[in-house]
Amino acid sequence: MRQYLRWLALWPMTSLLVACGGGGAGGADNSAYIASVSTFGAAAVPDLPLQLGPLETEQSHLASLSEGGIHVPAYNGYANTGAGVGIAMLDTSIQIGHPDLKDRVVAAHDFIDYDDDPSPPSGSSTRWHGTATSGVVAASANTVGVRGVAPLASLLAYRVIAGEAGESSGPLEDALTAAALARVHVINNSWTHQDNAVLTDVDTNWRAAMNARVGLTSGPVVVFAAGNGGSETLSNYDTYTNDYRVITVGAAGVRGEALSYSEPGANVLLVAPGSRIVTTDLVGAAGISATDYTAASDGFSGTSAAAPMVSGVVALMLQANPNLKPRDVAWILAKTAAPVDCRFCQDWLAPQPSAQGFPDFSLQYGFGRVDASAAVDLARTHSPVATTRQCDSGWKAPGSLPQYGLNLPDNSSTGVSSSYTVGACDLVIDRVEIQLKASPQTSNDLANYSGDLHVVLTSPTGLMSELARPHGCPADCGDIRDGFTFSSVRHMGERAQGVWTLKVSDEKRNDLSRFDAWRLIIHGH
Ligand SMILES: [Ca+2]
Ligand SMILES: [Ca+2]
Ligand SMILES: [Ca+2]
Repeated sequence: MRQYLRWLALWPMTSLLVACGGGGAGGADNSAYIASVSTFGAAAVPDLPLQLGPLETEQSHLASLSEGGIHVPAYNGYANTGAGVGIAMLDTSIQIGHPDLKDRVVAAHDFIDYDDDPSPPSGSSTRWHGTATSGVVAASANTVGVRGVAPLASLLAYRVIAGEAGESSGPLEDALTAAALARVHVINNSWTHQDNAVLTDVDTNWRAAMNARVGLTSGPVVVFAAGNGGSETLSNYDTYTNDYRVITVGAAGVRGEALSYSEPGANVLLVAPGSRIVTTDLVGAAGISATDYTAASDGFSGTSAAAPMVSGVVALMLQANPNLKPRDVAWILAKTAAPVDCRFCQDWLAPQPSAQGFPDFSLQYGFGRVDASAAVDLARTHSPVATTRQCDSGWKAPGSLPQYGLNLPDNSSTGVSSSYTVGACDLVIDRVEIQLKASPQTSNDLANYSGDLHVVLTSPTGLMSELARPHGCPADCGDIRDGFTFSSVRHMGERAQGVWTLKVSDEKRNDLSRFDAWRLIIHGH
């Protein structure tokens, strides 16, 4: 399936050019490549001690929390380097010959042009995104340039995202499948579909590949950028970041403050620095900078920069404790996250208390800012969480039978609430999926009714997940008569037992809406 996907850097979006993708010389599709994939071979490690590059002192994101960084642990021999860990970068073009990436890349494929070279064409000025994200994860511990968070990790460089406006992305399910067959430990995704706040499931092929290849107890840890659309386009409107297996990462500023462009959402697990990150750039004049690296003055910004920082931290955690499963990783990242300065956040984004043992949660930054040293320390001593289980409410109607849905008062916060009691199926919550079906009251108005809805889930102990807010869309906010699936990490650590309530209200005039049904699926242990 060809579709338009968006990489998530903030600059230089004004200089995008239109180009055509697809139809390369390597073949007619990716099937031959996928058939050839076997377990990745880890990159060779250099002799100790590891070398320092001259620009590492300018990589403030590696510094302590008080300096606005993620507190990467010091090398300890080969420890805290990501050695042996494989990370697939599903991204735009990646310059695999870059002096700070060439020793890290152990496999490469171009899923758009069907060949094995994901590099940008020489002289390209704009196709720098995948080179920047790759350096954040794993730029080499050598004598040149910068270092990554996990500088001895192995990279699989997969070009699958359009690098230019108007260019078609490749089949994501192919790249996801290849990464899983290569048995990588982490898949980094610094992209989304258009940040347009439309409630629609955009990619059933991707979901099918996730279902086939990625689980909570096996398979790679899948990390996604939250998106750069700000509070008008919550990450809870996005198919990918709503997947219950995904770790969604927002961006924080250079002083650890919340950033307004970073999309809030109940599915945001945590944030990482996303402002002016010093990383690898296209060699020479091409790219963001005139040199081979971005500088603090012209650095790499966006949730695109934040996500690979967390992917690098996950690599360090998995090196420290190879027995961690995706759920353990999410649990540790949440528990060890550090507070974010939310003084300038809007009121509805203020931090709120969480379940016992977890930091306060804000839709703006999740459980907080990633703390690499604390996450690695806890990873070493963490006992795997118990076998995953689910509580599933099945579809519930807000009205009593035979009435199915209930009309919502228009332009009112009164709304309609529906409750479900979790009884015997008790567990400790990892995360929650909420499916919602809502309709327009009149059949001739399918365009914007879903943008009128305010949707809030309240747990038995009173913790709230705000899942959708009244918002506008360029054309169509999405038809959710057949359902839309939100997810929330906000209830992590709570017990499932008790009364859950979903309140839906229509808080904009004109379009008239109806709350038809909902379903609660609690993942826990
Ligand atoms: Ca280096
Ligand atoms: Ca450059
Ligand atoms: Ca309305």
